[in-house]
Amino acid sequence: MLTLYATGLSANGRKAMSVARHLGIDHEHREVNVYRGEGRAPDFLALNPSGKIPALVDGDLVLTESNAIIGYLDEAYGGGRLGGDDARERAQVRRWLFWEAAHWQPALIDALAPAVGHLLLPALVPAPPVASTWRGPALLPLLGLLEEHLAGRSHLVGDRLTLADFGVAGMMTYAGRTGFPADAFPAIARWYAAVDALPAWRATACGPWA
Ligand SMILES: N[C@@H](CCC(=O)N[C@@H](CS)C(=O)NCC(=O)O)C(=O)O
Repeated sequence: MLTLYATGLSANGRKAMSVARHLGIDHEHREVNVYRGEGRAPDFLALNPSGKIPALVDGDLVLTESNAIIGYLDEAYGGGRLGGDDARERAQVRRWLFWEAAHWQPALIDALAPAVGHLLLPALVPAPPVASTWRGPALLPLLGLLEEHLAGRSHLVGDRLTLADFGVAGMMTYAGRTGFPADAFPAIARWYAAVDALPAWRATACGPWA
């Protein structure tokens, strides 16, 4: 039995949970609320010494890193149907997943962490003195690139749903509660509305993001 350690409170956890659900993969979900310190439990640290979710166990395979996990789920259990149809599409899917991990997610963490932290742990993390900004100098070029790419496209790769959409959508989990300027980025807003309407995406919304 496949076991996924995650929480939908986290963008990275939600990526893995939603892909598993979208592909209809039979698995056991173990909720690890890292925001309550559950990632520091000895049995979880034995699995993933970094204490981070998501983590996947499949027999003797222990896999961490959300984008690696969604790739494995799709290839091992989804017939590769979210991975792209040919070498070019698969390369583009990987391109967006690397972009997400290297650029998009770090910039959004910098911009949104105070607000997201407060929404997740209001008693511990004070409300930030200034509203989170989606218009900072590190984030704007990334939003511009994504907006330009999505203008006239329904999805990131091949005009149909792929792992790239799940991966890049992860951090958009926080958009609604942190003032994402949809008017300034209509193509991103339209694309994310389509992801947000997926039953598997909806089913994994929880806490402040529901
Ligand atoms: N690059 C990793 C990041 C994983 C990560 O940072 N997970 C966060 C939740 S979004 C976590 O578990 N944080 C708990 C901690 O750092 O102790 C991935 O994509 O899976």
